[in-house]
Amino acid sequence: MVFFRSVTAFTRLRSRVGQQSSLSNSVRWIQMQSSTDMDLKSQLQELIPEQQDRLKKLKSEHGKVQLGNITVDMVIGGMRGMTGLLWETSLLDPEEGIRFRGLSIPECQKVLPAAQSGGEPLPEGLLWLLLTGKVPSKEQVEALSKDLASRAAVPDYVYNAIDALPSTAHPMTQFANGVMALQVQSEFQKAYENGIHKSKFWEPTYEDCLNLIARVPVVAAYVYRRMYKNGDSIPSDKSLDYGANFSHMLGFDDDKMKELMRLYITIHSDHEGGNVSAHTGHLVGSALSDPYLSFAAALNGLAGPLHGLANQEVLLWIKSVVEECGENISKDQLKEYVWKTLNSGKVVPGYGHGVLRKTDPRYVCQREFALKHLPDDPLFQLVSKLYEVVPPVLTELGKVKNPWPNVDAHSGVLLNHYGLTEARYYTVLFGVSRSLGICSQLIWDRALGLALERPKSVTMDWLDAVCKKASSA
Ligand code: NMX
Ligand code: MLT
Repeated sequence: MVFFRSVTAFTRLRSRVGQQSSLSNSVRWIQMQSSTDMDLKSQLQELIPEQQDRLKKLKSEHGKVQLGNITVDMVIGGMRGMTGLLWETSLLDPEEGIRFRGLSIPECQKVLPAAQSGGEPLPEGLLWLLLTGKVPSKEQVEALSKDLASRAAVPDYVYNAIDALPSTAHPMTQFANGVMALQVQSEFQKAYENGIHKSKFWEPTYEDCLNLIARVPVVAAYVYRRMYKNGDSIPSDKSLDYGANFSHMLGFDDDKMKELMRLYITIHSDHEGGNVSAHTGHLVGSALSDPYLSFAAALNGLAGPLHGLANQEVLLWIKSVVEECGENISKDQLKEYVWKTLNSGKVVPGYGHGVLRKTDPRYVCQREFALKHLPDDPLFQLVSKLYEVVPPVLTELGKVKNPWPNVDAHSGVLLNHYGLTEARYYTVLFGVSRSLGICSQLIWDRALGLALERPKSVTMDWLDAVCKKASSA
């Protein structure tokens, strides 16, 4: 296997895929693929020893290098800015946004295989990239697509577990319950009980993760049809790719909705390791809980309104604006509505971020999708108006570190346009997508033998004592 770790190599890739625009200098792991390397697992088998050695070397040669100081603010402020996690699949720059294995979203849109020329990336390609650091060929993506389709059977007891809940239960509760029921089939748990050697942990983890990624759209679609379509489930169509099949099982066969779903799953998949869902998945997995247990825990974090549930909150909030003021609301009226929201002690959903300090590139690419496919949609126009009105108001508030929109500010109006109008369901879509990122990292967690997560906590007494000592020194 030959790896190219230079800009030159990436330039070569660029010309191979016929791209014109400037691509990232930070890309490291790009490999010129031969179309015979179809098996994702054997690719990982080759990569893992190399990465294990790399980590071992980092530890032995640089283990004591300091990465920053921990302040009291960080300890009481949700660990903001504290570097404390290894997360290989993506990295977030506050100004620029997310890069998946070194590739920005526009770069992924250019180089990852699409269902049709110039279309949105196939999520299977993104999964391949997250796992291997390499841009897959169309053939590799097709092979992975088929592999996932062959793993997608969901046992009846999973549906029964969901059916045990009232159909009014929040969709995230039903979804997480379904994922917990999938755990019964965990290969990792079985292997662990049978005494598997730790050097092999990654293999049943890989099987669980691929099975989980394959099955979550089926479970998610079941929840949707149960709640909103009288339980009239639609069987999967194995001839379709992952995103298109999910859209199909939900009941949306419009080609543009399928494109939207591919984009949606791609961009929501991963956002480095510190966000609540990814961090939770990693933390729970660090106890050697299997991928189903880890991912179900992650979903419960995603279900919070400051995290993934914000996409539901955004559409409900936008609809409340329309209900109160109509679709053609003026910017002044909108400003007043934003202030009313803030003055009632609520946040403006879809704005702000724990790390980002600019408009989220995931917002930008959804805006571009809307400009291309639904420029006249009244709710899209309202979202555009909000982009002008909200940031100055949040800036005026004086305490918000990032007044710009995040991913959730845009996704709802796109789904709503194509008929997926049930806002309470939106976080489930986010969850399906996030399985790609969290599971990819879980495989690497086990392959690299990453440690049990156990940070130190302190009390206010402890902080008082340390601060007193510091100020008298
Ligand atoms: N509307 C009103 N107030 C806000 C907002 C907002 N959109 N964003 C931040 N603030 C407030 C925040 O509540 C805090 O107030 P206080 O000191 O009274 O507690 C203050 O500004 C400082 O917060 P920041 O340091 O700017 O933000 P932080 O890192 O603590 O929180 C979020 C980040 C994302 C939780 C926050 O911006 C927020 O609540 N946004 C709205 C909810 C949202 O869109 N969440 C989705 C995030 C993306 N995702 O999918 O997970
Ligand atoms: C995410 O996608 O996880 C959110 O943007 C939140 C975060 O990164 O903290």
